[in-house]
Amino acid sequence: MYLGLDLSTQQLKGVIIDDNLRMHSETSVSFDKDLPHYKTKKGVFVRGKQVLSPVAMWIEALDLLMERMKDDDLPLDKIRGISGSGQQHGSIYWSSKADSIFESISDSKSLVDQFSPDAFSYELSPNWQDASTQAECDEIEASVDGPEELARITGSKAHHRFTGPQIMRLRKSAPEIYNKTSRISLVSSFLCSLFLGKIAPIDPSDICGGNFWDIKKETFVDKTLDCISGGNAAELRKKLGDVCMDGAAQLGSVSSYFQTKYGFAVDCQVMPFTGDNPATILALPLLERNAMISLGTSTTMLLSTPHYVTSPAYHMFAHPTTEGYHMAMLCYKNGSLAREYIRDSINQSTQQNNSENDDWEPFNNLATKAGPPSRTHPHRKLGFYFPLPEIIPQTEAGTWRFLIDSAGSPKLCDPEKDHEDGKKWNLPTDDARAILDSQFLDIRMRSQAFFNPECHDAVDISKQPSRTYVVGGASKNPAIADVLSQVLGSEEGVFRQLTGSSNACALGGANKAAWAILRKQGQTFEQFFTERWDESQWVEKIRDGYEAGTWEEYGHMLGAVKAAEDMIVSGKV
Ligand code: ADP
Ligand code: XUL
Repeated sequence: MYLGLDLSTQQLKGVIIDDNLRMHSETSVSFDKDLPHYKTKKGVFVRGKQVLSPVAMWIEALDLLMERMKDDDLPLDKIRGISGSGQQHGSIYWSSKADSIFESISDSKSLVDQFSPDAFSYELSPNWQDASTQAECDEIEASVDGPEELARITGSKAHHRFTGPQIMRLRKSAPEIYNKTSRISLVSSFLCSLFLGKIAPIDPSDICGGNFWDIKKETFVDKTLDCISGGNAAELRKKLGDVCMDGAAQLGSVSSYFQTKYGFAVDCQVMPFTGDNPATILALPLLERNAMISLGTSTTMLLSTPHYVTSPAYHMFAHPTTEGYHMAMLCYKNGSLAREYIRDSINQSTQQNNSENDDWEPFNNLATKAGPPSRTHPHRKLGFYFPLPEIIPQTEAGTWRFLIDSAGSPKLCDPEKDHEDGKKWNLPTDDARAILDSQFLDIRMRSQAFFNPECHDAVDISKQPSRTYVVGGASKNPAIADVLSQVLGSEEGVFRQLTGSSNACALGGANKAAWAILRKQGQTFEQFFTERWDESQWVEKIRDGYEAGTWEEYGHMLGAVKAAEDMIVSGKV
């Protein structure tokens, strides 16, 4: 058996799988519900533009998760390997007392009582939803000649949530905390540390979420470290510790605390933990030109590619398991939440249906009835709904609706008012199709380079995924799956994961642990997984993918998406 964990924004999840990578059990702890005394909302505290989580809550959640697994008689004694994931970019600040606390850990007390507060110099961890570090991002980009160059070296331009800008903000705003910090972990390496019984190294993929790692050279970037640390790159490098470049490295046995308290075997090995997105691509054998779209709280698109093609428009990370490969990623903050707002306003406006507020039926009917856009159709529409400041395009919160004219140009539209040529936006009904079209068109626009790096024609049909896998809460919605399939195409179709779809990151961690222990000499993760893969058991085909004509019509909208986003970002709306 193999254990995979995921420390996400709202929950800590644990899955156990067997030698054939079949799901044995899924267990979770919800922070708001199960640990209400921390008073988080959706797992975080929001303080203006800052978003933070209490580290003690995560530690307490780990004992609670383990107790639940033990109470359910799960075979913890049969677990041979543990790996997992954490929300990306979050940082944990250890004090100089951390090492001795690890050494003296006792199973007669809880983890939280032993670690908190003394093991930390800061009791909070900045969360990926944080938007407070624009000044730091500007400085970091300037330190290497701008966003393109930073993306070329580190895989990403500077982002508010990235660990480098977050460390820099903390150093500037609370130097006493930064100075008292002896080590900095990412959420992934922090959770790994608790199992390992000492501070664990960061893995080759999650290290790429900080704006301080040179992906090609596999070293820290001195210029950005210098900028982040205020001139003491060597000291910050020490705080971050070594990076373990082997995703399958056996870091050591699970700590005696877990052996004695929960019955883990003495030789159960702990492997490096990675970010939740890199772990998600390990939930399936994701091959080149396959796309994975996660429709959870946020939306992400993930790809595995040998091409290192960088741009400030998206992210590249080193692959968590497979040398020579990279994980390309698009990450949107406003995924489900924005769709929920529209669903709610539709339900409120159609109370005669007696729709429950969380009923998706009216939203789905409207989205389906509107149908895909066409150049001969007078009402091509785009709508950008960002209840939270958005990552891509990087902008403040807001809502923008556009009507597209026959030449393909977007015109900002004031809803319910007649537009100059008689076109109209009906509120809230037109929002249903508009949000889905616009969300998926943005994914298509930004991901084109990966499917056919040589070709620049937006409507070349070779420029689509070979297949698309959808996971996450909204992937079970048929109307959403329809629009996704129509916009993005996919030669072989759109597939939904059958088991573990809402625990894809934890499952990916468990798969990584199994690969690390069971692989044959030189066997890649993909080879190992494909050997055990029985498609009909793992995924179901939910849509055919490429629809001739429709896909091309969506292609003719891409120019309008780019133009509309440029207007939003530049404020010229
Ligand atoms: P997380 O990213 O927090 O792990 P999940 O993958 O569980 O979240 O997805 C949760 C989201 O899925 C919710 O915000 C909800 O809006 C969305 N969701 C759940 N069921 C549906 C549905 N039938 N249609 C559309 N969205 C749904
Ligand atoms: C990725 C990102 C989010 C978090 C969610 O860059 O910020 O997807 O990893 O947990």
